[in-house]
Amino acid sequence: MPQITASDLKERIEKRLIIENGMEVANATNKDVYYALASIVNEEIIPNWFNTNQKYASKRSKQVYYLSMEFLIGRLLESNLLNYGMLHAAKEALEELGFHTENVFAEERDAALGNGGLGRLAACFLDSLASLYYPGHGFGIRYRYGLFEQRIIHGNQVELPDYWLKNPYPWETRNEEESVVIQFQGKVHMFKRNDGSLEFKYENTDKVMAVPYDIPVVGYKNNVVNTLRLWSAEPIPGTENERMEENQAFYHDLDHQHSIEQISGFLYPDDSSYEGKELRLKQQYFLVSSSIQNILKKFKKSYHLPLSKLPEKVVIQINDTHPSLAIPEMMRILMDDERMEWDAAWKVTTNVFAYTNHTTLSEALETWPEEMIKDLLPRIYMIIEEINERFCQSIWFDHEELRDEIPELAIISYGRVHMARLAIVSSFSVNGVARIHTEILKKKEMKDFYSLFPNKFNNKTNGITHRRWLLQVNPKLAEVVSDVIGSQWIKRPKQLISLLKYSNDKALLEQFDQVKHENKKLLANYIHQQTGILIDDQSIFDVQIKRLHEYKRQLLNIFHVIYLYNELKENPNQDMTPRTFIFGAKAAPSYYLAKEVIKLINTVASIVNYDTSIQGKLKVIFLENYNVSLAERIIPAADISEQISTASKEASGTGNMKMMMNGALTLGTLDGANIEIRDLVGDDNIFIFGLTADEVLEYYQNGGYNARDIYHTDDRVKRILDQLNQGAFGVHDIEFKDIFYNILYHNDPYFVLKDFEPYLETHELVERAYRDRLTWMNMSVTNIAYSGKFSSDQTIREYASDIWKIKQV
Ligand code: DL6
Repeated sequence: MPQITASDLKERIEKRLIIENGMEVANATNKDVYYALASIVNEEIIPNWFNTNQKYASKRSKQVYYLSMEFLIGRLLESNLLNYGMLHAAKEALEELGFHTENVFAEERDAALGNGGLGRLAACFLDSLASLYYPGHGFGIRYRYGLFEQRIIHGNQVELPDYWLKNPYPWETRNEEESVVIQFQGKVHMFKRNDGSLEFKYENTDKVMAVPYDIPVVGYKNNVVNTLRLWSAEPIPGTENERMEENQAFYHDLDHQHSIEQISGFLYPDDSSYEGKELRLKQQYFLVSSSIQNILKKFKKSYHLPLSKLPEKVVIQINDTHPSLAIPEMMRILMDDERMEWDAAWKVTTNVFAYTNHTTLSEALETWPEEMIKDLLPRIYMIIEEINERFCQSIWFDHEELRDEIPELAIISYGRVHMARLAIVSSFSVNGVARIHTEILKKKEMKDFYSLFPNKFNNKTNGITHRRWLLQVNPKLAEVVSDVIGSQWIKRPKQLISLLKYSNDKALLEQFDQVKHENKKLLANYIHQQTGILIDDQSIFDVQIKRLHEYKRQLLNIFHVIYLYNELKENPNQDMTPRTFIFGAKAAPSYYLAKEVIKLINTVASIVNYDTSIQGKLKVIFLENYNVSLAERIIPAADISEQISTASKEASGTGNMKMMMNGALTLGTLDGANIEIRDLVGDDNIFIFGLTADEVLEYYQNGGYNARDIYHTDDRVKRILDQLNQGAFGVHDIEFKDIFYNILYHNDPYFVLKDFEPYLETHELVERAYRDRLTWMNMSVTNIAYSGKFSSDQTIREYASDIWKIKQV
């Protein structure tokens, strides 16, 4: 990889500004400089992109394709510079040219093509695949509107469209010649060919063109550039004009064009439950049909092998069930276009697909009305019906013990098509994303499937790329780490473990403490700029950043804040380490209770932050529009990482890993990957509280617990709930009666009251521990040391060797 110096870069930026914009640097804006720098980076990347593709083709290597409705990639300029080894030089060049690096990077809009953990995981996986020399690519949708932009107005979440493509996106290349046609609706006719085989012809289908836009995925200093291919929906060229010439209704055609473009119009902003929206089903089929057509075309062109050999060269990971229509689509193409028999096509298909489950929440397990699939995708429906028929027969004949369970196992049941069942039956691997999650799938949620296919089930604990989430976002910490243990950890993150040797070195701990404090000051400044609120950079930065869901229990967090405030009001002089509670969260626009919690947090903030009687001991900050870039600012400054989901509900979590890697201590329940963090760092280096998953599941089985008992016996709880009910938190008499009713009359479905006391007690331990700076920093460094285990490099290695069977090229 050629070494590019700051002065080279400076010169190239100046030249580019003159050639492209006809301007001198003195007149250039941040945006001009951003585009100039991005195009220089592209110039470096593109030859390697070409070479990587050539190499994969010449080696005829097996490839993995990661199909996902979401890729939450955030900004790319900084991470491309980092992975290309140009970040230092670029920062220097920009400063010398008189620009603030941060302002130039901020010109790029976040590509928010995902809701949360699932989409960000996909982005981390792409980074690790490229950095580890694996031939692996992503397929997704180029939504014109990403996840909505959140504004907080009078405490309420308001959603604005995120038109992230308003300005040209420098990282994408439109590859029109690789476009494919997708067909919806219409009629299917069946014929017998002369040889007796069946032929299916489609008539009157609605045709849409899928045009790929490719984004380079740059490996870390290794010249590898893989591809993220995002599909955009467009009318088939010419067809709209023809219709107009044929004098069909003009407005009807505009509507038609609009309805086609809507397919890649916007990302669905809901990550927990999917309403049966036809447009979303269309999006899913659009993604999978274009991707499968593309994969097969490439296979035929590059390998010159019969399609029966597909599993030797191709593996397709489906990221949750959203892309699971890829399975019947593969069957359709193999049978209808390639004339394979059912059994041969089934053998290929079931050896190509692997499925990752990301949730046990029943409302998030997708099902579709049978009629909707039948109408929108008639041939696909026929294939699903056949898969279902054969599967049910196999249970009936081979598993008598499960005969009664057939309605709970069938892919089509009670008028709905169950996508997780389709994915399990048709994939060769089914994985959960953390140990406990996989165990819950095996023992509870998918128990019968596990008994049918024990060998398919496996665990792959999630991971995060340490390049972005430590090296890039926390350069000061990265530098101290490298000074202490050398820089090998960047290539081999598990070597962070060497930090343990120094975890009692006082001088070093003080250095770590100083880095954390500097990061806190930066965040405090940002908060001041954004909100006008001054926070104490010596206070404990207690952070909860994630989607807003009842099960993630931001409510428990804010109840604790209210409790602290009540205590302080009664005794303003009490000896308490000042605390700053920082929240970032978007709620799905239709999720009423989640939006009420956002309003509550903001309402409490507006009271607490301006109450001088509590002497600045408590601050509550809700940062609006939580996204990847905001996470990058907050995480390096966190002291406490709140991971307080109701045990059994959070499949894994990845924010927990990011904060751990930046030296925050986890305050959490025994849920998701928190358990694996605890197992590594030990009980002394984490704050665990609350019900276990087994206890929660047992309560559910027995109809829950009685929340009112706690309300009537715990004065602290009663006071908080009464304050909500009676409008004590109402600036303008706003009440939070629905939260009150949900807890007391729907019996606190997420055990907020049940876990309240242990949560409070654990917070007291946190406060006490924080006072002893050296012990705290020792805990913090211990967490950093073990965090290498959660690098997505480790996760990807496991996928590659256990599931995908692919080799580094
Ligand atoms: O696996 C990535 C991420 C996990 O870390 C979270 O625990 C989990 O909640 C999230 N799941 C989803 C659900 N989407 N669906 N279906 O985003 O996945």
